[in-house]
Amino acid sequence: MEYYVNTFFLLSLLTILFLSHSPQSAIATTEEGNNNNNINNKQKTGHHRGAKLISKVCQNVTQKAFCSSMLLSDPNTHNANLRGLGLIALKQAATNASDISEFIKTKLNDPNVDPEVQDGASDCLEFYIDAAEQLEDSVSAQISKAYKDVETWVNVAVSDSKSCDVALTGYDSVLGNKSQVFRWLCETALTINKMLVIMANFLSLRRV
Ligand SMILES: *[C@@H]1O[C@H](CO)[C@@H](O)[C@H](O)[C@H]1NC(C)=O
Ligand SMILES: *[C@@H]1O[C@H](CO)[C@@H](O)[C@H](O)[C@H]1NC(C)=O
Ligand SMILES: CC(=O)N[C@H]1CO[C@H](CO)[C@@H](O)[C@@H]1O
Repeated sequence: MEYYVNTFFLLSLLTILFLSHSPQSAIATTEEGNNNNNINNKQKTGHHRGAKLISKVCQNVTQKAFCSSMLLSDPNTHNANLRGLGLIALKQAATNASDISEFIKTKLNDPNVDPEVQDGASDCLEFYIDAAEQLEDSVSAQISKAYKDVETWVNVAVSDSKSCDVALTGYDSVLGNKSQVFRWLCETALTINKMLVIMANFLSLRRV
């Protein structure tokens, strides 16, 4: 069973590999007949490749629609390869951790917020500041292909976020769905990182 799952997964990755490395023109040719407007055609082609890669990636996360809409919201993903997509996912998670930190600061500065909530929120602030740092370090690690570090540090960011939830137990409305949504962003980044590891292993085997 395991064998079949892995074979299927590897085949998916080979498709991703092909999409990541195939020259733009190879895809453009297949669409040429449909569209005579050259500029329009180029944009469509870039979007085509990115969108295919994104749908492959998002097939493997729990929140598929959210994953796609977040990745597609950055125009740089439209022509990105898997590593580029991974960087964007990490940056989106890092940005969100900083945004959540800023949001928590507004609660800490609000005299109408209950002192008990303030205690939890001040723990949360530390957790999300750490999460943002872990994710920013992960961006550098991904650039130097230190995928193991990326995995470790993104998982620390996820734990930070869960610790914040615990610190605010009973006061769920303070952050609403922000923690959960943040962890979905991390899940996308982790999924792409996993695929990058498998791809790197595959490429190194082929070179032996
Ligand atoms: C990110 O963080 C902010 C926190 O203020 C939040 O409002 C926003 O909806 C979050 N989610 C995404 C996907 O950016
Ligand atoms: C999170 O909650 C906000 C409002 O509280 C809502 O607008 C947003 O769509 C929610 N995000 C997700 C991904 O469910
Ligand atoms: C959410 C999801 O579908 N995860 C799967 C991603 O791929 C790995 C490897 O095949 C599976 O083990 C996961 O269950």
